[in-house]
Amino acid sequence: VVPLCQQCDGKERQRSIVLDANHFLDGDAQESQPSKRRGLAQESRHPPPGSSAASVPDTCDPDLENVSQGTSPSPTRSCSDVMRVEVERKFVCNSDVHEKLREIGAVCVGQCEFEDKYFDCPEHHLTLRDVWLRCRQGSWELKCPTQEDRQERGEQESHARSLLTRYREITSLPEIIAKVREVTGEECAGHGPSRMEDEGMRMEDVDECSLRGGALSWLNELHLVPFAVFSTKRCSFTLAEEGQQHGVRVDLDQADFGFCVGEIEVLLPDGGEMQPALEQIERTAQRLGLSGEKRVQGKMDAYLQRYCPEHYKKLLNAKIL
Ligand code: V4E
Repeated sequence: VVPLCQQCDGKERQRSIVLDANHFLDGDAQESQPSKRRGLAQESRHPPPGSSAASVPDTCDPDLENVSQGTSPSPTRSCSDVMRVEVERKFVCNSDVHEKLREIGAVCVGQCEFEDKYFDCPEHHLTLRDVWLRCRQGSWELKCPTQEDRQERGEQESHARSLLTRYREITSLPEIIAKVREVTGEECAGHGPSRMEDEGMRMEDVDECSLRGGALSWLNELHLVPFAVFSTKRCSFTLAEEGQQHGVRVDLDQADFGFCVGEIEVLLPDGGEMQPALEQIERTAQRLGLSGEKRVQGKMDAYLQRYCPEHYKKLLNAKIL
């Protein structure tokens, strides 16, 4: 076993999250809870054992403890908390990644663990429009395509096939609800009893996260039900660059269903200049020795492929994934 963050080795060994070394070898680790996990909306609406409450996060640096315990496990995020654009490139975590990060001067800024619960209506109207609604540690977040992406779609190679992704992130609940209504229009709401009522869904299935957003009002009205739940252990690094105001962030994620992925990301205020961010990510990828033009699966792709094959197939056909 090795600590998730090797920069903590020695210093913080007692408090590090200790993981199986194989988890970072090829991005597709052993299934840790094999039989229980399912597409929640279809088969079991209960989160799998072990994915319920996230544990208190460990950090590399005791001074960072408070940031890691917040609703966002993103210690260095500095853009407006309400609307921002996340530009990101995913990569396969191999066994060299920690060494590489050290060599290029990346600094570990914290480790944390969080649970994500994703929602959609049973017909998948949100995700089929590439809109992702989730509750992370009690906070609602919506990711949706940027204006540029909408324009470029159809003109170029599918956005989903590209290495770099950019999504607008909305974290204000009223704006999230408004956006979900706008996206789903009449499709999700107002067609008889909600799925929750229809299927005798119990309050425990929705949990306190949803209740904070008024589960029986907007979730119920819009027929939104959880379709995926998993937790992630994340180790975050920042990499400063000369002449750049903001560093790049690199996250190494290990999901509890046995899947690992790395992400290089830059956050921009909505409407911020995209090109410098794309170049910064590209330079970081080169410094990390990442090669290949192949798109790398994220946690959600992997989850849906394993546990919600019908939903996954629909998203592949729609070129969302
Ligand atoms: C599946 C998906 C989205 C939901 C998950 O977003 P992601 O950034 O992968 O999750 P995570 O946990 O790293 O969130 P963070 O902490 O960075 O906010 S949002 C967009 N998609 C679709 C998608 C796609 N088409 N292609 C790739 C490479 N990734 C995601």
